[in-house]
Amino acid sequence: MRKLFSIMTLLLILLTGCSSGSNYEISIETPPTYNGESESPIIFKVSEDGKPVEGLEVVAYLEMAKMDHGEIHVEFQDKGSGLYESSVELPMAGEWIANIEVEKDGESFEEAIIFDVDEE
Ligand SMILES: [Cu+2]
Repeated sequence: MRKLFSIMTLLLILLTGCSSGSNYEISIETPPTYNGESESPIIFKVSEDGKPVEGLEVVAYLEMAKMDHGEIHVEFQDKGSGLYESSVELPMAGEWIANIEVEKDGESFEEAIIFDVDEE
């Protein structure tokens, strides 16, 4: 049991160690809405130490928090000032999770964000 615990601790250190290369903070600037027929904008903001980060490759996989609608792959465009925009047509309003992958100079960083989608 003690051996298992130390292996788990080691794994945890290794896992957290991997993402220490950058400390991007990602937040949702504009969550998409649901209207049942067309795409709506989705915008994320990326910053590092409080300053906006430009020039990143940003993709996200969207999935519903409590239901299986599969994953929706979204690629974002760099709009400057740390803003990354795309548009998406979601199948439902409610609680969604964005698994975001950010890449710069071959280094990648992942973060999951939960956000609410309102019906228009
Ligand atoms: Cu659903």
